[in-house]
Parts: sequence; C-alpha cells; structure tokens
Amino acid sequence: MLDYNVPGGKLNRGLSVVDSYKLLKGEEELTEDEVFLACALGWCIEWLQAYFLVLDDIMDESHTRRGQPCWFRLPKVGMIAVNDGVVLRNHIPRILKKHFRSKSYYVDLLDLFNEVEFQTASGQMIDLITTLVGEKDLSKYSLSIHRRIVQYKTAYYSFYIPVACALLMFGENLDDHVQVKDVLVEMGIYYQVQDDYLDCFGAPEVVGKIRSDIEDFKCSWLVVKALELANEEQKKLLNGVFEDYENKTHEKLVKSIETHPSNAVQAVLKSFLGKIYKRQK
Ligand code: GPP
Ligand code: MG
Ligand code: MG
Ligand code: MG
Repeated sequence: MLDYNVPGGKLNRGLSVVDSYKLLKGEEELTEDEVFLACALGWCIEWLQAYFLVLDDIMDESHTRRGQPCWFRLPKVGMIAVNDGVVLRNHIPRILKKHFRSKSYYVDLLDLFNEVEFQTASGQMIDLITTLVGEKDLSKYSLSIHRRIVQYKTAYYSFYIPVACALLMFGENLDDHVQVKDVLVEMGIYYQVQDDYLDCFGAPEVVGKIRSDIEDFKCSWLVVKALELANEEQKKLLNGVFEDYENKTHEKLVKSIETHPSNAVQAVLKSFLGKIYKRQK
C-alpha cells in the first residue's frame, strides 16, 4: 500500500524542504544529520499528500492517478482504501516523534502539520459542498469562492508547509514570516489553477490522471472564468485567458518576492516558483 501510494509523484513538496533548508544555510554545507532530518520532513509531506490523494480520489470518483489506477479502484482494495488513508496519515506523527521529539521545535512541527491538515480538510469540504451532485447550481460559482476553495485545499499543504518545515529546522519562528506565507499561498493558488486547467487541457499520459472536473461539476477555475466571460468559443478563449493569467501571476509573484529583505528567503521562494512556472504536469 505504501509502495503504491507514497512514491511516484513529482516529489516537489518533499524535495522543497531540502532545497529550502539548503538555501537558508547559504554557503555552509549541510551536515549528514541535517540532510537526514530535512529528508524525513520532506517524506512526512509526501505521506500527507498520499493520504489526501487516496481519499480525494474516492471523493472525486477518479480513475487514474500518477499513471496507474487509483488505489481504491483495485478490486482487492475498494473501500479498504479509507482505512489505508488513515494509516498513511498516522505515519506522520510517528515519524516526527521518532526523529524530532528532542528538538526545541518539535511542538511547532506537530502544530504545523495539524493546522495544515485542518486547513486542507476545510478546503476539501467547501470543494465538495459546492459540488453537490444533483444541485448543479452555477450561481454559487465565482472567482472568490474558487479562490477560497483552492487556497485551503491546496496552497497550505503544497506550498506553505515545505518552506515552514525548513524555517522551523533553521530555528525560525513562523510568526515572523507572514510575508513568506502570503507569497506561498498565492503560489499555491496559481498551482491549483494550473491543476484545474490541466484537468481539462493537459495530456492525460503526461498529467498521469484522467480528467474528471467537468463530470464532477467541480467549481474549477475554467468554469468560473467561462461564466465570467460567458458564451461562444469558450474553449479557445479560455486557452488564451490561462496564458495571460500564468504570465501575469508569475510577474506579480516575482515582484512581491523581490521586496523581501533577505536574499536567502528570496532564493527559497524563487526556486519554488521556478519549479511550477509553465508546468505540464
Ligand atoms: C486537490 O484537489 C486537493 C487535494 C488533493 C486535497 C484533498 C484533501 C483531503 C482532506 C482529502 P483536486 O481534486 O483537484 O486534485 P486532483 O486533480 O489531483 O484530483
Ligand atoms: Mg478533489
Ligand atoms: Mg481529485
Ligand atoms: Mg484537479
């Protein structure tokens, strides 16, 4: 179950802990112990992601993930996948306890993972109740509700938590990094807009999953924008609108990153942004 669900993704989230920590240290080489701890935190985030995806695929009635059938689609698995999700989730505090219990930032790490899980589940809740099958009430679909959904269901666990882990390991207090959080949340929103776009226009063999947002009647960025712009040749139009959105957002994020006083923090944020700009999967 672990081999099927934990590896196989892009590992952006996990690797970002290690990359961010390296950038924060600057010239100084990482010790073997530091590399190990940063990797352990990176894997905790990949475990968290595996837990979310196993359950999200059941809720979204998806068919494939990372180029293979969704875990719950395997005949011998089915709804046992719900318990597997819980088991995946339970690995996180166990890994943290094993490797971090003596650290001064242990409580902050536990608190961070708990808070981010709550934010993600809250986002998932709004995603699901906005999408009530049968209701098909488009009047609820707006850019502001879309923004709220994607901020909570994606941005915190995909963008904020990797950098927050690196900052905690580096001895920082997260309350001193509100600007970093704001930039990462914006980046996460952009990432989920890309996900919405790729759900419809991406190549399934590259993205690794078969589209499902239209069938699921999801409050996706595409429908929200289409509604805003209304009628005729929406598909063609949306393509152009997305490119425009991608370029403008990138420009805005770079500008906002460049106002940060620390070059190391700027490097952390820019390296993360570099990983997702114009992504194909
Ligand atoms: C992505 O939404 C959001 C998640 C995977 C968070 C799930 C949260 C839970 C508490 C289970 P998505 O459905 O658009 O992702 P994908 O396109 O990868 O299925
Ligand atoms: Mg979903
Ligand atoms: Mg999904
Ligand atoms: Mg999606």
